[in-house]
Amino acid sequence: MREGRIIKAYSGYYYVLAFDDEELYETSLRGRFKKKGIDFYVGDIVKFTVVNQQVGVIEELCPRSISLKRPAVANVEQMVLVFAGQDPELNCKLVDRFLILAEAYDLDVLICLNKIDLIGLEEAKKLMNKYEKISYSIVYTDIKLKKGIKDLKKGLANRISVFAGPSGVGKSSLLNLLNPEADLTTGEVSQKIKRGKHTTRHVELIPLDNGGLVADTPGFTALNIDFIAPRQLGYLFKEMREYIPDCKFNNCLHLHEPKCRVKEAVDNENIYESRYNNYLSFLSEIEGGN
Ligand SMILES: Nc1nc2c(ncn2[C@@H]2O[C@H](COP(=O)(O)OP(=O)(O)O)[C@@H](O)[C@H]2O)c(=O)[nH]1
Ligand SMILES: [Mg+2]
Ligand SMILES: [Zn+2]
Repeated sequence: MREGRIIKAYSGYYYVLAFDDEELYETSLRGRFKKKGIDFYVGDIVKFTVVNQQVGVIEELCPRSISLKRPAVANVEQMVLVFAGQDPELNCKLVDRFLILAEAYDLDVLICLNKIDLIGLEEAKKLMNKYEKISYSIVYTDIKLKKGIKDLKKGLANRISVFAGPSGVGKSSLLNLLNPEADLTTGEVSQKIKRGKHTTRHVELIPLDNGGLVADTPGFTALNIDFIAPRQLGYLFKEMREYIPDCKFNNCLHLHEPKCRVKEAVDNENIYESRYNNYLSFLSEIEGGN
């Protein structure tokens, strides 16, 4: 049997990109899948047989890692976190919220700071300095002069990525640049029109020529973090992780407990105070349910 990945689903057909010849096959499901109520998502790896030429039948669903709900994509490996250097202004608390979501889902993270034409590369690097220091991968882009697009594309190679970030930062513009055929509407006005017209449109994975697959619509619109356990939260802050095992109390929440190594690291400036303050704020959000 052949193996491949569903990159598009439409009217009961699943379009499978075969791993061996990298061709696209239009496949349908064996009836037993429908009887059992098994859902197939874009991103799923399947085994299929070819009926003739580019037409096939899906015989088997391979185990998936995670699957996102909105957009419905299985086996996502990376969150591309897009923010703007300006317009809208960078909101680090929102960056940290997305980062802990990515860590909670165990996704790789690529931070993309867009609109650097508005602030310049030097200023952009200053803004992201702390994220660079805690060793997140960062690319700096600008769709006006098309700067950094190669770096972005390189960061998308050989895995499935979903873009995320606040509205107005340039996600659709970047996705359009990566795939000119996608022709996603950008900007405020067109967003409204789009919402009315294409509400039932399905997500697709855009195949790049470097083996990368990118969801054509941004995801992670639900930013609630209340599914995270209070004691798990610290581990989702990458730079806190190494200190936590040495806290005196193994149920330490890094608040006022004695001999808390996290607090010490904040005092010694080994952990950014701004990140720690966001930790405290998220902790009270999780605990207080507000
Ligand atoms: N100056 C500048 N404007 C940009 C850049 N990228 C996107 N924009 C503009 O920002 C607005 C929002 O872009 P859009 O792609 O719709 O953002 P989205 O809401 O994140 O999908 C549009 O008017 C874009 O033309 C950029 O790199 N530089
Ligand atoms: Mg958009
Ligand atoms: Zn502690």
